[in-house]
Amino acid sequence: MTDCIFCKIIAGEIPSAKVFEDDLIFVFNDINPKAAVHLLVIPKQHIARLDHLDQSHQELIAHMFLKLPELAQSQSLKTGFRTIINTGPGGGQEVDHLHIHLLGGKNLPGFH
Ligand code: DGP
Repeated sequence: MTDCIFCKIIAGEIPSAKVFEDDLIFVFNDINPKAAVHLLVIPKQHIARLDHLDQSHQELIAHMFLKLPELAQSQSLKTGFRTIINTGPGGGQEVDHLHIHLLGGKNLPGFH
């Protein structure tokens, strides 16, 4: 999508601090970190939000989730980490390109 910020980051049109990239996903530091480590894990394919997924995305989603512990380990998040997916305006989603927040770096308070 031409007017999507995250698509532009994937294309290198907007600079970012890249942490990891492969054929399916792109991982970079959040511009407004809420923890010592705050990564965004995004699919290269433009999917606006979690509730736009369908069966055709199974392999991609499995790949994104299975990459999370590996990314946490690469960031030395030895005691654990938090993952968040905001969906839609009611869920606080600001950027309409599916993304998983990966946060950690010190003990985060419980989220209830
Ligand atoms: P959400 O509220 O779940 O849609 O989170 C969007 C996140 O994207 C937010 O934490 C800030 C981050 N973000 C927005 N624009 C940019 C950008 O241009 N670069 C980077 N690195 N992060 C961005």
